[in-house]
Amino acid sequence: MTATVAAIDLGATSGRVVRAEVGRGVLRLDEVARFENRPVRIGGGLHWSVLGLYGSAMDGLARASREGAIASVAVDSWAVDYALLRRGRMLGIPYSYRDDRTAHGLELVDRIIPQPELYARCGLQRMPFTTINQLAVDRETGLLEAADGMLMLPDLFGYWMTGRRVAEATNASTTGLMRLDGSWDADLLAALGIDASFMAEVVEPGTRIGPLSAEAREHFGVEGAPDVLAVGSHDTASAVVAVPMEEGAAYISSGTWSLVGIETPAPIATPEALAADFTNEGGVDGRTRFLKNVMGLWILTEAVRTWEAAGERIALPGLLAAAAEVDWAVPVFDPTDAAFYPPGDMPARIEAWFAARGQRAPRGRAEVARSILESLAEGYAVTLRDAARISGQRVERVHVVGGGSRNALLCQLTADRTGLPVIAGPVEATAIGNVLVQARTLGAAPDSLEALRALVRDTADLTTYAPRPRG
Ligand code: ADP
Ligand code: LRH
Repeated sequence: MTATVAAIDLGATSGRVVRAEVGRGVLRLDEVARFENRPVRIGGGLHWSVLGLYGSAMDGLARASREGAIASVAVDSWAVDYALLRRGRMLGIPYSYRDDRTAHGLELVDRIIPQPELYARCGLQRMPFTTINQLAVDRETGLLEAADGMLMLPDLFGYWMTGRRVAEATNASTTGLMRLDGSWDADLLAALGIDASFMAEVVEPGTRIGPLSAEAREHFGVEGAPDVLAVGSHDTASAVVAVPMEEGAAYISSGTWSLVGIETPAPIATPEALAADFTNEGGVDGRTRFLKNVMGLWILTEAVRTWEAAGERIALPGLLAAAAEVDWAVPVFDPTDAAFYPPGDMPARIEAWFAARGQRAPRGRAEVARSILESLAEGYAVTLRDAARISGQRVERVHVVGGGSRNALLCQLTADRTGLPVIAGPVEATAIGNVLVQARTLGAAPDSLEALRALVRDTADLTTYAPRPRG
């Protein structure tokens, strides 16, 4: 038996709708729609166009449904962002995690609970944009007072599609408000002045949220009557489902962000993990994603955007080819520095990073691009060594999935700096993880994550990069 399902996969730069056929030994994906996603600055805030995204996603779903009946659909997106609700209606426009109010949010939360104590409760890397920090700002501005509930963005879409409010577990684990045991942290919520009824019921990936509403079907012209399912609605959780890994492997989910780590059977919120600033995010089937956010290709994208603002079009393949030609040792910076979070002039920030340390900064586009990639690769290497040391797990191979798996230079530098073979692919891991969990729910794919990963291994296009000897 095979199942035909649709994935709505929302990335920070683009969203896509994928139609897939999944069964034992079968995994076929067809991208039926792709649409731009960019935050919009209004009134001093950086916001997501959630209505536009929802409309584009539903149009894509309608297109997918016209090619033949779809049994189910599920949504995943980037983590941490949310909508506030009042009596079931969206209140205000959701903020982007790149809005710079988050730095202040971090200070507000520090006043409520010291980081080591927060870490012991929720086990998350200290990052300005974590939901709890954003909610602390909403509280200060009075917005929270007007709200009686919130939903993470994939749950918001699920609610609009079905009328049912849920909090999918993997994404809820990125809020900083969920305990390591997977329940909402009532004490922390109370400390923020939030009533327990504010949060929706937590559901696991594989839960049926409900049938797609008649409103959605009629307004967007979706044919048939697909069920809306919960999957790993945090995109990274879905991506990790589709990493074709076996024991002894680590992964890098590489796109706008680089999420670098391993899968562990349980959270590791020890003082060593805190010191290395690792996150414990909830994975599918109760696994833990023990990883670190190492900033990602965002730095390169923003650098290109800055250069293009001067009027010249820069093609990524050409820039990467020039960066590969650089045959001297380039200076390396810490890509996880908070200076690189907000949108802006990355080449100037990189220069400032080196200037502040009295070091030579890279010069010219090729060297800057190479420095960004070397710095990311070095960040990955340090992170993977820390992951192995802290967890006691072996790390013998590294899988790279997502758009960054297409960056051959970065994959090679990662192999060189980790000293480990790098296996690149699949590019669309997130959408694959999304459809696999749906198909499993429908009884059309195997039960265990290991068997799902074997299916990816058997069907995906993978490229291996061997580490080069240091010369
Ligand atoms: P997200 O889902 O976070 O928006 P993706 O997984 O789609 O991100 O990855 C996007 C990134 O992948 C781009 O920023 C770019 O750096 C990289 N990428 C995509 N295609 C290529 C390519 N052909 N060559 C090199 N890099 C690529
Ligand atoms: C990747 C991602 C990542 C989070 C970030 C906010 O898209 O979900 O896992 O750290 O966005």
